[in-house]
Amino acid sequence: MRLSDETLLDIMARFQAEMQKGLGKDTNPTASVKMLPTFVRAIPDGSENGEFLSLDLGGSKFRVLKVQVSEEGKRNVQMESQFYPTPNEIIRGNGTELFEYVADCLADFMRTKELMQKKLPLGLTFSFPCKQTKLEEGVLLSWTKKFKARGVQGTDVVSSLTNAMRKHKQDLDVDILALVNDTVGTMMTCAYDDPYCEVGVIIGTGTNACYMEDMSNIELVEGDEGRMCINTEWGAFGDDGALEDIRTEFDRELDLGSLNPGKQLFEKMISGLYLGELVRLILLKMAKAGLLFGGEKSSALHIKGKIETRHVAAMEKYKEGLANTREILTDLGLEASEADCVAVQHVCTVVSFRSANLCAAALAAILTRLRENKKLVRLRTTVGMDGTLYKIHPQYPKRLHKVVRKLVPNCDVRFLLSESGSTKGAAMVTAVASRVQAQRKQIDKVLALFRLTREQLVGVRDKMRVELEYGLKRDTHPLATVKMLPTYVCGMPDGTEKGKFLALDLGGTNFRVLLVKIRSGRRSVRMYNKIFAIPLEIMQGTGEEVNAGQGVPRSEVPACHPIQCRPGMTAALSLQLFDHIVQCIADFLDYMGLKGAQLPLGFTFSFPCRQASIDKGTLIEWTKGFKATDCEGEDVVDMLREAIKRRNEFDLDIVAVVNDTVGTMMTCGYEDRNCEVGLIAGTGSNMCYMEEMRNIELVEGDEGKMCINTEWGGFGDNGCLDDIRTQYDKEVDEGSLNPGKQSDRLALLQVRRILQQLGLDSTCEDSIVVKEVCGAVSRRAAELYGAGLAAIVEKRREDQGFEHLKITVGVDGTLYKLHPHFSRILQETVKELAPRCDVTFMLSEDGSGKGAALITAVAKRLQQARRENVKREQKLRSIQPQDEEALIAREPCRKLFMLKFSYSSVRHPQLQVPLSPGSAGGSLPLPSYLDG
Ligand code: 0WK
Ligand code: 0WK
Ligand code: BGC
Repeated sequence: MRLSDETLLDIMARFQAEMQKGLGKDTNPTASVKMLPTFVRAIPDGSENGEFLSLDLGGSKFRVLKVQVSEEGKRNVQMESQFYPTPNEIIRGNGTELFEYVADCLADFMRTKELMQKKLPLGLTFSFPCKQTKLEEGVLLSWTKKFKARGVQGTDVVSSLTNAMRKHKQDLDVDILALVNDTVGTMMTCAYDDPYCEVGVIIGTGTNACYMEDMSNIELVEGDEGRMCINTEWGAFGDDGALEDIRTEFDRELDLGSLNPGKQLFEKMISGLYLGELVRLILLKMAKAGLLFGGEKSSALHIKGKIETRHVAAMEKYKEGLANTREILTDLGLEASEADCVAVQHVCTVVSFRSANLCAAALAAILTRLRENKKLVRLRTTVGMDGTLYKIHPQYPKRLHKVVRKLVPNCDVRFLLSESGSTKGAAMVTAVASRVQAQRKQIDKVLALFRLTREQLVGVRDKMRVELEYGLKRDTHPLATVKMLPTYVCGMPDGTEKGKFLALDLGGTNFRVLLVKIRSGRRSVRMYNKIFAIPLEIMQGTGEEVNAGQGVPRSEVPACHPIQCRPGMTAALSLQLFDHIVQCIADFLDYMGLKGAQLPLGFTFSFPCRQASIDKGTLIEWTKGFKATDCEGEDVVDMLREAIKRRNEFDLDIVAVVNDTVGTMMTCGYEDRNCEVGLIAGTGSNMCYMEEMRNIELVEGDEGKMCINTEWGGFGDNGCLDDIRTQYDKEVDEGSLNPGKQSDRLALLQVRRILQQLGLDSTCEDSIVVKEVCGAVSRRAAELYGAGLAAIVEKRREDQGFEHLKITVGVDGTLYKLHPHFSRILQETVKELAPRCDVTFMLSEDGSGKGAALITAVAKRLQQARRENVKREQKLRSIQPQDEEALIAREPCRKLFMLKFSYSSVRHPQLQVPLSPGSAGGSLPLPSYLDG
């Protein structure tokens, strides 16, 4: 029974291995040390308060308590308690009767304390191994110590007690909010006074320990954030034979005579229920061997359990130990000589010393794990202690502390005895549980606002459909919130595009200037780009800042060109934005060694623009973070052209202005011909798609298709979504740059605002709540996107009279790209709401800049084709050169431009053969409307 330091270090290492095994998802089922998650994620932080009931079952005494935690924030706890007996017929009888007995005691306590009318939360300290899936639930794995009630193992003890309490429903209105092990209760009790306390140890009738483990190491529970208390159930250490080498014949004999042979083998070498019995078995053997009491063996010495731990403790008392020993042996009917008494004392010491040593070895393993988890060289921590053996045995605490400090010299360990048992701790856990429960209710109430039913999503889809039609129709368009803006892009690239193009990409997270080289035939596109910052003061400038330094009020300074601006002079700020853009182009051309290059440019401008042609776009209103003054209502291409002229350093042919959705659709359309929809889920949100010209009443012509920039960001600005808009949406809108506009803006701002509302400052639980809130908000965002997109693809299917539609959606934007679940939820929602559409989502790898360049390339080529046409026309009619430009600009030409976009879709009216590139210049006569 004497264990050397080496052996103790070895046992310490074995226990560390057992802990690892218990924490592992795959190894836990065969582990003897079960490492049970307790769902207690934090120690008390002093904010706990309220009145609670607490039951303490499983130790040597059964108690019912009322606990009042900290009035007015003062950290104090008032407790009133009542002990109740635990007769064997109850604890070894029928399980239902056991819980009815507990409920009876609780009802008796409530009556005694006149608490019947009160609805109180209850914390149940249940000191047996329970597998928990949440704080208020626990399935008993096996009885230990003196308990062996039938029909309880494998059942949830919380619902068993709740059912038993129903019998007293007129007296008892109690909610069991927490089930905790006594070690956990002990740790929480001590942690209330010492925040360093993160370990709880019971050395009483039974023995066990718990500690705060990192969630990332607990494979049995989802989540990696923060910590959770693990109930080790170290009593079962060795049940798999891991300690056979140190177990003695007395341990085996004791185990065979116990209520649960083969189980709790470590506990049976340590705890108070067994220590006295071990001493008895040893004394009996020594007496049989004639080594004691002259070989005399009293009947009492043969009686199991006759020597109890209190006897052992008494016999080891410093001074009165020997007298106590004599008295106890006499009580056992033994004639003991002085030597016998000393020998008996020695046996007690050996047995209790081994107990303390074994406890110390396992505890040292836990402390080492804590130190390693925290990656500390030296750990300072507190261990909360309780249990009769530890409390009454005169030498035990000292021996335990000494051996622990010897085994883990790099830990500063404070041992804190729990004065009020584990129930105060259980009340703390219940207090946290009721706080979390109250918050949970609040959180659920708030998050429920973000949970959309299928009916609601169908409603959104159908409302979007109505708005789409609204926007397309000439009469209703002016009032439409979904603007359905014609883009003058009438087809997808067909691979014949080629050349070098500049592209600007403004309006997303990054402002980019790109050089795009397109090779026809092999469909290869090479891009070089540079990201430039747009300073906030330019993005949202009002022109005041220009004068800020000079203190001259804006209204008194005459307008002038910014380049010529000198201090004290202001300028139309819009110019600043565009001058900044031109500055970036200049830097880019410089960087690319293209100074003075004359390149066609495609301008991705990701804001709602009313277009009159591919190279004309009037900004309707700023969205997202932009608010530069004097731009809304202006043609952005003109403003850019003027800025280039002002700089007078290079000349660019701005051929096309496109929305980022259109650029994205083009970029993807270059790879996938089915791509007829462009979706942006980024800083902003928008969608475009190819619409039948016959449905676009704002633009002449019924032939072919044209891309419509829906600007669906405005969906709901007319209040049609108010039934699903939450107060948080309204608050974000009021706080936005464009209140009342773009109401379905789906940024995560709501998350921070909700947290402030919930008054949560960041703790581990908070981060879990944060995650949940983010999940709810982004799920709703993805579902709303899905509903909107379902409306579009369904419309496309119906418009083409297809039973089933196969279509590709080109997507871009940080929200879609970065959010872990967004794209999946979006796709699932579209599938759900547009079941007759087979939608492929194609992520735009290259951004919309490439698409803008492709559109520019096509526009450029058609411009070229148109020029050649006119020249041929001239030759045919030998018309004067000076009339050439007039001919080009004349209306029919514009028609020429729109219709001829993708050769594949336009047929020669008479010959019904596609007009192939350059065919315009070919020998085939042009259609009548061309020779208008
Ligand atoms: C007092 C605690 C109780 C725990 C007991 C263990 O309040 O929860 O079970 O200590 O010690 P025992 O009474 O078994 O010696
Ligand atoms: C990348 C595109 C750009 C678009 C952006 C949207 O090239 O045109 O505006 O995606 O995503 P965001 O950057 O706003 O997340
Ligand atoms: C039980 C533990 C309990 C310990 C101390 C053991 O028998 O399995 O759950 O913590 O006794 O009471």
